[in-house]
Amino acid sequence: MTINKYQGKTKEEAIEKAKQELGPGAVVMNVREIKPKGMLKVFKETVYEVTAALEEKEVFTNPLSALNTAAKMHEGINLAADEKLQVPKTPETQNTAAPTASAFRQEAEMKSEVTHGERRNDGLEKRLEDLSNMLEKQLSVGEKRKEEKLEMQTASPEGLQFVKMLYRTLLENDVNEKFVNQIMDEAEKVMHNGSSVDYILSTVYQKMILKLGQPNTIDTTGKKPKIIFFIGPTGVGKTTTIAKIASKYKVDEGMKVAFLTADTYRIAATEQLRVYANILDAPMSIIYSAEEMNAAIERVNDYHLIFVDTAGFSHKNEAQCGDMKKMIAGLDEAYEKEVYLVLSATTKYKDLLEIVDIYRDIADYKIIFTKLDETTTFGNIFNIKLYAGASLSYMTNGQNVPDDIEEFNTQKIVKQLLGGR
Ligand SMILES: Nc1nc2c(ncn2[C@@H]2O[C@H](COP(=O)(O)OP(=O)(O)O)[C@@H](O)[C@H]2O)c(=O)[nH]1
Ligand SMILES: [Mg+2]
Repeated sequence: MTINKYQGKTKEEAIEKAKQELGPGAVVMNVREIKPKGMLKVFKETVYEVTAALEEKEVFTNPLSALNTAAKMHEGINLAADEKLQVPKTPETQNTAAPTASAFRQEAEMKSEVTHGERRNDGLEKRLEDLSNMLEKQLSVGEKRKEEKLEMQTASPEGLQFVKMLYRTLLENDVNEKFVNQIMDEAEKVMHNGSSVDYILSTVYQKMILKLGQPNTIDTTGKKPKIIFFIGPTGVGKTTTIAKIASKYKVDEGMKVAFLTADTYRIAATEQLRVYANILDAPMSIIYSAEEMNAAIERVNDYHLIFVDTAGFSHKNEAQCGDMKKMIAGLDEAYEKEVYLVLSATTKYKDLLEIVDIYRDIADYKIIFTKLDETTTFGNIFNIKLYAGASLSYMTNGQNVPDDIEEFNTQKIVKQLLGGR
């Protein structure tokens, strides 16, 4: 893995620099705002520092040592055992000398414990808040680590204890066991004898961020108009999300937006979109076929963004599924399109798997997760991203239009999955 820091006047500028150097596969690990300090601070500007990484294929120069990792740390974890797990002390108060096992236990006892029904853990939260410092440390020792990486051994007792705790936290947050094992397998390859708790945490954090990948939102740099389809089951928040996104582009960026709706199954559905169209003073058309869609687009072809709302349907309804596929495939080739699959974070894992499969047949999509405010466990977001292999784009966390939406915040979600707030 290559990891580096990039600065810019804005977050976007710093990310752009990272992409230029590392390529389009670069993933943002952390964003830090550096406020100017000192007497001359009024003359200086705030800069943004982005830590970005690129995952390379892991190359083992010594195949034998790679084989030795078969002695996996997490294989010894018995989750049936009702054992209490504790987090080691936070970095500020930790002794610089390596703590002995008993000193470690004493310290740990002072910290809160992860017991059933009580997921919050101050030690872990503090550590997660300090992740940027941790990443920094890792950057400075990066070269040394590269050599050590090849000697893959099991971790120290406190490391093992900590890995167990992370393992359990991820499961409690509904990350699928298969993926938890995958993360731990990968993390183990770079852990070594005596890996510090910080090192383990930041390694697991980085692995997870890389798996979620860099979010991918609407690309407004192409030619206009850009046609943006929103598909997904009923009631997940397609229409509301369209209103939020359209409003941002219209109000914040001054773009011209228009609406089409193919959700003609319910009168109330077209009325709902019409209300938002009126507020934004944007044209709206109701369409029943691909021909009508192309004709309606033609009428607003000097607009930047055209949002197409669609009807949700049961993923078992093949006729409706076919209609939707025809509609999207029938878009005039002259137009550029993006398709977003809208999913609710509250939907059951099994149903999400089916939905993702059915809609994959309709078009290539990016994923929007809604209703993050209605659940406390975000594991499904992680599971579905890995299962679908599609990019994440936006996340929404409430009914307020236009405020309750943001670009998918990978760092925030991973921190929460690891037990942070
Ligand atoms: N709590 C919460 N409710 C949401 C969110 N997004 C949409 N909703 C609500 O979910 C319901 C269905 O939304 P709607 O946009 O009509 O869904 P659609 O059928 O997919 O178009 C409405 O009551 C919305 O206000 C969200 O992020 N959080
Ligand atoms: Mg709708």
